[in-house]
Order: sequence, then structure tokens, then C-alpha cells
Amino acid sequence: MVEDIYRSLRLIRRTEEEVARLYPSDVIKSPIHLSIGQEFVSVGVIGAVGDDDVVSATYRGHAAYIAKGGDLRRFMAEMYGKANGCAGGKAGSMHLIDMERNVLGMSAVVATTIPVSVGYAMALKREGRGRIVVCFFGDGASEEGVFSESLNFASLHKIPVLFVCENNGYAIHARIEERWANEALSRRVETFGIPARHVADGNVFSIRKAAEELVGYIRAGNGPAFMECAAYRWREHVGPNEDYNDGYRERAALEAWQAKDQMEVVGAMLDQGRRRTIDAGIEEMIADAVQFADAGPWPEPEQLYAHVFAD
Ligand SMILES: Cc1ncc(C[n+]2csc(CCOP(=O)(O)OP(=O)(O)O)c2C)c(N)n1
Repeated sequence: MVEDIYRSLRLIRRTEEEVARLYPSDVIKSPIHLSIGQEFVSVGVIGAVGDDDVVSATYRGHAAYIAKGGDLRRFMAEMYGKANGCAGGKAGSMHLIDMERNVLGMSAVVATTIPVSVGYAMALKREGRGRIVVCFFGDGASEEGVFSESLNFASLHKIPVLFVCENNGYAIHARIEERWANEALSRRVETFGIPARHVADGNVFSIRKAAEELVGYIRAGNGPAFMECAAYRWREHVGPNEDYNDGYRERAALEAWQAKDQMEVVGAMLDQGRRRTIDAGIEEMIADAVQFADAGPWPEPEQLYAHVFAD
């Protein structure tokens, strides 16, 4: 298990670092919202569900896509806007989808994937095979009205969905202290009759454990559950750079999170020879994905009109 967690953390981190490195060359045709530093939330939670379970996320969704086993070649080709990308080159970084791996999709419109996830989970409940949806979103998304509506509906109808709030303390540049009158998000969620956990220690194993417990609760037919996971966005809101000179946050906070970087913490638990082998394999995968993206064809203009309406 430790090795799997490390591999996933490392693959996400290195893939995003490669995306950031390539970005200034303009081969990437999409805005990017990096999850560097926050990967452990996706890795911990998704480790607690099975391949048949379904995951949705936000425009900051690379980590969830990759942790769920989304195709890395098609991921990179999507960044490049190529026809062999996971959404044919039309979606870019913010709308990743891979239904073969049960990645339901991401959206740039804050909180919109929350009701979509509830709807999909309702269909899974009717299907009756015990599958669940994991729905990732940010602290900012929890301020949208549709969040409360979705909690109420899911609780009322016992919908099998695990809501996961990645609380990185910012909505773009607005600090949470300026936005929330009361920080007790988990207690607010509990008032909907939904069990809620707050994992504040930034530890991937704590997240995995809490997720396993809540997934068991959901699979037993009890309805939805909720997790709030403290995290920190290391890079700027959108783009490949750092932004510690913008005046809205201090580098000291970054350094505190970097000191407990889960990729390094979990990596140190492995045999170091084994770790080097894993790392080398990951570099090969990423180089292969970049080559695939580079060589891919552009979409034909008429593809603009495909997939706009459902038949
Ligand atoms: C409905 C809607 N309102 C506003 C925006 C502009 N916007 C883009 S990202 C963002 C902040 C969201 O913060 P959070 O949900 O905490 O996610 P994070 O970026 O921290 O991962 C806002 C307000 C949007 N994309 N969609």
C-alpha cells in the first residue's frame, strides 16, 4: 500500500511539474490550475475506493484524474489541445474526463460538479451494484448555493456520494478568514444529517483511513458522507508560477507545508533502491506521454460541433 501511495503521489507531482515546465513554450493550449502540494488528498481518498467507483473533480483536477488511473497519454494530449486527448482536445486541463477509468469529469464553473455527482450517484444507487461517487471540490465551492441544495437532496434520498472538500484556505486570492463567519464547515454539514470528518493534519494516511471508514458507511446504504481535508496550494491560482510577491499570503506558510510534503514523507518509508526504480519508471511514462501529445493530430474544425448536444 505504501508503495502504491508513493507511486501515485510521485506520478502526479512530476507530471504537473512537467506541465509547468512546458507551459511557457506555448505547446500547452489550456489554462492550468496545478494541484502541486495538494496531491495527497486525491491519493488518500481515491485509494479507499475501487476501480468501479466514480470520481468527479474541479478545474484543479489533474491529481484526481491521475490518481483514479486516468490515461496519462490522453491527459497530456488534452493539455496540448490534440485530437487524441481525453476530450478530443476541446476541453483542456479544466475538463478532464475518462469514463473507461470512471473519471466522470471536471468543470471550470465552480461547484457545478457537485449536483452532477449527486445525479450520477443516484443512477448508481438504482443500478444496485454498490458503486459510489467521490466528488472533490474546493472551500470556495462550498459557498455556492448548490452545495447546500446537493447536501440536502443527497441526505434525504440516501445517495451514495462522498463529498470531499479540499480546503486550501483560498478562493483565488481571497483568504478564508475574509469569507467565512465560522470555520466549522464539518458541523454545518452535519446539520444536514450527514456524517462529517475534518482531517487537518495534512497526512495521506489519515485521509485514507477516514475515507475508508466513510466509504464503508456509504456502501452500507446509509447515504452520503463528507470530508474536509486541509491542504495548501503551492503555486499560483492559475498558471505554472509561484505568487508569494502578490501580497495575499506569506512564504512561511508554504515552507511549513513543504516540511511535511507527503511525497517525501512516504518516499522515505521505501527502500531507496526501489524508490529510484519507481522514479525512473515514472520519468519514462511522462516522456512517453509528452511524445504522444507532441505527435498527435489537431482536431478537425467540424469537431467543434460534435458532442455539443446529447442524442
Ligand atoms: C460559478 C463561478 N463563480 C466564480 C468563478 C470564478 N472562480 C474561479 S476559481 C474560483 C475560486 C474557487 O476556489 P475553491 O473552490 O476554493 O478552489 P481552489 O481554486 O482553491 O482549488 C472562482 C471564484 C467560477 N469559475 N465559477
